[in-house]
Amino acid sequence: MNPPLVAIIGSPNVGNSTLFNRLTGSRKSIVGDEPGITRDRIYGDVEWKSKTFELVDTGGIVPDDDAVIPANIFKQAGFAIDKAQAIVWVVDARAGITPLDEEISVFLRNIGKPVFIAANKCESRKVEEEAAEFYGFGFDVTPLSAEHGTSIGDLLDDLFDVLEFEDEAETEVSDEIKLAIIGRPNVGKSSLLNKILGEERTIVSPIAGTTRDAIDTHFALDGQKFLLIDTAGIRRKGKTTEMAEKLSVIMAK
Ligand SMILES: Nc1nc2c(ncn2[C@@H]2O[C@H](COP(=O)(O)OP(=O)(O)OP(=O)(O)O)[C@@H](O)[C@H]2O)c(=O)[nH]1
Ligand SMILES: [Mg+2]
Repeated sequence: MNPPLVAIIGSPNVGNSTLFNRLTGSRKSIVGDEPGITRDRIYGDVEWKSKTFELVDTGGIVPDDDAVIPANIFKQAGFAIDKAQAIVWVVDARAGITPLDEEISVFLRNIGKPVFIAANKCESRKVEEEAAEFYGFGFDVTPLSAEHGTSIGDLLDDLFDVLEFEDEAETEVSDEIKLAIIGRPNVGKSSLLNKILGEERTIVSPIAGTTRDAIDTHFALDGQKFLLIDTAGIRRKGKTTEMAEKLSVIMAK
């Protein structure tokens, strides 16, 4: 039936999306060298040891930031955590423990779900050894490199110890109708998606270019399955300046 869900949570720019792409073997989630790239929830499947679980990437969280976009990112991460069986908390091992990590640790300790720390950017023995400090938070720690793909299997093995799989007797039949919502920036594509689904699936704000990734949602209506895809607003060529937006324009095609 439904595969278990695992949520990726972390501070901005620590490599949440790089790890998501590595685990799902995709390039679904946009990666960039600046904080605040991911905003909405990005879903993908992970296959490991002949079993499948669902993974959700979330935007880097800053719990006490009440500016409109960060506050909404935090809310979206909360939706992912609510539905997840287990959490992968990504930290930047090169940076070491930050005040934001302390804050996130308190938040994650209170949710009562298994949390696994992925100590990312461990590409030297020195950083790997220093990553041991994250054990102080009381969760399991796997030093790894999402970019280089090292020790990813160790993290997956740890997750498999806690995930509960239902019988995967039914295989998905692909009678799904795929619908993409496209249009210029700020015309109301995400509002339309949220209205159809009856939930706050994507962040809506008056700021043009709020949606960056392509947002997939599976749903059923009167027995018919749909895959609804909200896309980043497509601008005229040459007018888009932000790197992140450029990337999402490409992915929206
Ligand atoms: N050295 C190194 N760099 C990494 C690794 N993983 C990610 N990065 C880099 O870190 C930066 C941020 O990566 P993202 O995956 O976009 O980070 P994120 O946590 O999703 O960031 P936001 O969505 O903006 O919150 C990019 O420049 C990546 O190339 C890693 O394992 N090693
Ligand atoms: Mg990201």
